[in-house]
Amino acid sequence: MTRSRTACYIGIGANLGDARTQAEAAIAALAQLPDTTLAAQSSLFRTAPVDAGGDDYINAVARVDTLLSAEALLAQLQALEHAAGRERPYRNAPRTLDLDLLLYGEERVATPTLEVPHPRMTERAFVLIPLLQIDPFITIPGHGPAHQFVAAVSGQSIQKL
Ligand code: A4P
Ligand code: MG
Repeated sequence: MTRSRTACYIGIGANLGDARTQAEAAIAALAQLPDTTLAAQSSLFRTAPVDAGGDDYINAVARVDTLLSAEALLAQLQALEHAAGRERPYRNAPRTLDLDLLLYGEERVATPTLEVPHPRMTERAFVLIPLLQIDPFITIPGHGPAHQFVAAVSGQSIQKL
């Protein structure tokens, strides 16, 4: 039996070290994941930290089409974070690379290690703006069309590079 691929959206963030290079390298690495193709990538955006300190972030969103399960994809993302030297000294600490699984097809997942859709994605311009650049009509399971959340985050600073 042939399994069909699932369209997934990955949030990419970095604000420690050469953030721009790390974000670009992360997108290239997503294209190399097993049983996965890179289907789309947003522009890079410079964003002010939200609920966090440190330098401005570089953020982007990529779409991958994958045969991997959500859990297997998360494990691959964490391996890429680790390879980029990610450390976790405290909550929302500056990071060399953060890869969040925003959406896994239409699925909703709630386990101790994985929550999809990403629980804070509707509150964040650094997720919504790049996501809508890739797919202006994207719907967030359980929430509805993503574009309806943009007005509420208009105070968050985000600049396309
Ligand atoms: N986890 C659960 N669900 C998911 C998911 N959908 N994707 C678990 C990825 N991980 C998920 O993540 C902690 C645990 O969440 C993981 O072990 C995984 O099992 P983490 O990457 O260690 O920590 P984190 O990135 O600090 O957590 P999280 O929840 O991604 O943080 P937030 O809330 O996304 O905030 N401001 C700007 N401008 N740009 C940013 O990118 N990022 C944050 C991080 C804060 N402010 C920011 C940015
Ligand atoms: Mg994360």
